[in-house]
Amino acid sequence: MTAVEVNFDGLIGPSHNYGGLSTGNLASAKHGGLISRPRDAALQGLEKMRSMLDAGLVQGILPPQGRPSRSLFRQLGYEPRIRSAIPKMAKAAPDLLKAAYSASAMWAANAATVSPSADTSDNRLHLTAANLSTMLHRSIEHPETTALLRAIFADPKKFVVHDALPSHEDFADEGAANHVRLAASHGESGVALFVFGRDGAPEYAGFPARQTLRASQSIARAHKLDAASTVFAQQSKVAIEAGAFHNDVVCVGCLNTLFFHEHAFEDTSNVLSEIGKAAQGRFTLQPVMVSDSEVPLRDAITSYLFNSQLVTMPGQDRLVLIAPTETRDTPSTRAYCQSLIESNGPIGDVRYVDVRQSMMNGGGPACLRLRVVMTEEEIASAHPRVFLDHKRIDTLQDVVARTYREELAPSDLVDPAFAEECMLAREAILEVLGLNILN
Ligand code: SUG
Repeated sequence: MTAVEVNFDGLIGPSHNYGGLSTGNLASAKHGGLISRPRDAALQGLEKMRSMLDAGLVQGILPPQGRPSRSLFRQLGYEPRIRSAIPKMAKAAPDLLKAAYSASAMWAANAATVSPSADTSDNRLHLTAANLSTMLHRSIEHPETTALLRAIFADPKKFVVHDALPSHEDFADEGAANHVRLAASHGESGVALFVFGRDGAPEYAGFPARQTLRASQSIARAHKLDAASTVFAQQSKVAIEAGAFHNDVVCVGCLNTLFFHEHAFEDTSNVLSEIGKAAQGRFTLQPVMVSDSEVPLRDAITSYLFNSQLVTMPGQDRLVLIAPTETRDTPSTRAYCQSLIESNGPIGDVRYVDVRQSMMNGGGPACLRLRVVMTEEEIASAHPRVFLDHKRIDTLQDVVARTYREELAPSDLVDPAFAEECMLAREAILEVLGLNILN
């Protein structure tokens, strides 16, 4: 079966702001309280999508969620009239208002875990929205994510969209950011590598491990994956403590290539040998391990070298790494990328994209997209308007230029008129995409 990898990027929402909300995410802590630029942020994201389209790839999009989150207001007992509720929440608990306004659903790699139909025993494509239960501002995403995925992947003969796992600390789940699929080609059955940060109770000292083994095991079971083709690996505590709050900050994979930092896993040689066994002769794993002496872990995390998209491109015989400009601007990672291209390994080119507004909250090119390997028939039966062409990108850029603020200060969130603005911007986007998702 032939299939392609579709990247569904999260469109950055009009309330994109620096809330300093994510413990363990160094960029979020560093930039908390700064003035953000929502219009530039969304335009940067759309330009990235355009560059993928120009390279001949299939590009999808997920709209921003409704913010401020009306359901959070409701759940916390505030009156439904947002105009009068906002000042009250702002006074009682300003941190809650930041959570209600967070545009964090832009990081689509955390939206869900996806298993292509080639890997599942019922030959359907499975998706499970991530409960994102570790951070309050992210835990409010999954109901709308589930509704959105059900609207896009609606045909029950081809797709299954599961409910998120229980929102309990034992099942903390952050979606595809901790999952890598390896295969000989996109359309052939592959190996699912699930990376977890903890197996058991959270540790209350140090940075939180956001993915549990139980969550990953449950998803593998629900998605009907072949146990012999599934590997569970522990993320290294050293990486989490250094600020790698998701595995995709230190590791990315595509086809038979796994590109990762020496400190990504607790037990690297065991992980590699398990993947080798799980491949069962279908492919030979090509590990590209970057040592700490080449790129210190600290540089890997600030430059987001591994939070790149690793893709096959028409006309390229080796893989292409789509890295953030911060990787080009960091001496050790720039030198590493140069040597990568010059070597005759599986990665033949590195291209840089500017997603600075997202990077300042800890989200690189790979965080902004959810990979969905799809056959032609699956693409044909999914909601058509979420697949981008140049015209639709132009239209979305116009909407963003017309409806998004240039600058947003933390104090602006208190103004009820801003809530109205966000709602109108989202409505215009949903109209372009032909979607009707309530908040
Ligand atoms: O969950 N940042 C996100 C970044 C997610 C990046 N995703 C992947 N690595 N796949 C997070 O920490 C910051 C929000 C704020 O502070 O305003 C934030 O949620």
